[in-house]
Amino acid sequence: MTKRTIAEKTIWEDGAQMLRKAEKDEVETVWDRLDIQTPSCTFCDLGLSCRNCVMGPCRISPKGDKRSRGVCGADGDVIVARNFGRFVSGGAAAHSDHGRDCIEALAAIVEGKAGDYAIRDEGKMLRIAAELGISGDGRESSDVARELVDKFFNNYACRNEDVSFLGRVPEKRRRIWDKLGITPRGIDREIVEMMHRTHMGVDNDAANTMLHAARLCLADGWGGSMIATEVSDILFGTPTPKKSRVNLGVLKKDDVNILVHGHNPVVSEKIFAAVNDPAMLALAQEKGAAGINLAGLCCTGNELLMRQGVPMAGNHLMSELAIVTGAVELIVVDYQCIMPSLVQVGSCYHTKIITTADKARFTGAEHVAFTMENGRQQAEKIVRMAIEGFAGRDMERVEIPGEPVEMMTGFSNEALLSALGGTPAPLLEAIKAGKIRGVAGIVGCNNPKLKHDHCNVTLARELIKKDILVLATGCVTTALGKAGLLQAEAADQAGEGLAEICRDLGVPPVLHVGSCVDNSRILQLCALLANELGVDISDLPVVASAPEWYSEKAAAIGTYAVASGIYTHLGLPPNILGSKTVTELALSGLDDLLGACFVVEADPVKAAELLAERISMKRKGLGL
Ligand code: XCC
Ligand code: SF4
Repeated sequence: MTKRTIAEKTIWEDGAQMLRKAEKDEVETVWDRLDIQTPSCTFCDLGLSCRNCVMGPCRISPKGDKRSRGVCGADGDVIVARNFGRFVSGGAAAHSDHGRDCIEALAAIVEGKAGDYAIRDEGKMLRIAAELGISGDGRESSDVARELVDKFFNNYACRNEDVSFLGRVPEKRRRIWDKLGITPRGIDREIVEMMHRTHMGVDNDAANTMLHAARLCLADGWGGSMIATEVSDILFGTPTPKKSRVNLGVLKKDDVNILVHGHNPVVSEKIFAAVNDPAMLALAQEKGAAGINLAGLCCTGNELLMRQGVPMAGNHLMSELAIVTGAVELIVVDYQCIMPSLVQVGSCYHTKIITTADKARFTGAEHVAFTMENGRQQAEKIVRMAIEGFAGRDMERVEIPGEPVEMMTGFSNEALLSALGGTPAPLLEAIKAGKIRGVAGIVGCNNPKLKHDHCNVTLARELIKKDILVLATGCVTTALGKAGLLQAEAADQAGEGLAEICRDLGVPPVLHVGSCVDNSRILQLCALLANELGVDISDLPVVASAPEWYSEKAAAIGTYAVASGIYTHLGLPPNILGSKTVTELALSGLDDLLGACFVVEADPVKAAELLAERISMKRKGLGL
């Protein structure tokens, strides 16, 4: 067991203050459990353990001694590739099932079974329908929406029908995928096929399995995730630039504090509506609170931040610490990245954890099942529970750290293009002129193995210094927001060229483009720029990074980024190092096949140099 000090755990003052309080209050956190779990199993770390059948479990010795094959005869390469394949399947499934839930929400609206949910951006619905070949001429918009719903559902099916948004992919990229046989077919089909391939005795060629991993991740990026993004915009509005605030200081001492956590805006948007109901406010005041304060965690927080400007309390590693403030009445969750420990941490205070999705229940939490029909009522019920909970708060145990930091958000591609005057041309001009040397998407999570947000923030600072525009999503957003990088004033920290552009447009050098499924916005933007220039995405001076990633979903995102032609940095490796074949493929072989590969670098300053080098190389290739 290794024990980390608070200074080793986080760069943040709000985090450190709550870690001290957690110690005092004897609350166990994710870092304590990591200490207990350390060191982890070397075989699992290297990807060399297999539990795919009960002839095993098997472990392959990394030392190359006689334990070189599992009972069935699978070698280390096959086992590592199979494990990676199943790992990213989990991630792609999560994003894509979330996407499907969004389609079901749209379907319920079309069928008149959706309570007070409505299509909030009809213009976008009609635009997307037209893009996918659905005519709107002389038709009721509900008819068009119905056909769009069918089209989206078919994206998941098993017929050899293309994933709809592949129409956005540059020709050259499509040819590469076709040649390698990795053009994704139905979303579910690719995920199921990976489960099939990785059963004992099916796909026993590591490279072949890895190529299918690329294919199923493409089905996530250009399929499930992109559908989740576009349908969420249709349902709840396409984000536009707005201001908000971030860090634990957004909690209010005198208010009922409610946090939303998870990913799908279908629940959190209704909580937002209920919180803003005057009747709820009156009730809260009756119970002695000054008001009701709603704030976000993780990606459902990002969704509300982008569309409604709801402030962000914290990212992944702040979710337990938010409860430690003693000021949170209730956390309402949907699914993904919600640490099961929230129930235990909540029980140390008065904080209720409310689950809403039947597929995501937590023992010890209270379940308020959300459907499209009862969304509004359930949201009101939950807000009432929070208000009732206010009386149970022990004011002596309340400690809300610091002052919130201002930030800008809401940069959907639509908003970005409209800020540029309707076309990507000014962005391309700035890139050609070298004022913006390139673009980097910094995405993903926190991981307690790494000092909280250190790599996320340092990498962003280093990149903007080098005139590289940063696009942020997911839990990175909160990190960069807390660091002040999502403010227009942060232009002062950027290189001269980028600073000039930011000042002209009044935007920060780091643009918040959304949640994790919204990485699809970055894909779409890349495709747009590549198509405008008549090149492939891999020709663009564009890179990506997930400095502190932890999840299966993040691995799927990294994989579809690479398969889409985007050179991608990871701050720590996936569990593949036990196979030389798979590791070499990921770190270089894919570059020959796909025009992009992974790079693993723990030091964010060095990582920034590597990413900048790649951008310089791509600029040269374009004759810039
Ligand atoms: Fe989860 Fe999306 Fe990672 Fe954050 S960034 S820890 S995946 S909430 Ni997606
Ligand atoms: Fe062992 Fe092969 Fe079974 Fe995996 S599939 S547990 S390597 S026998």
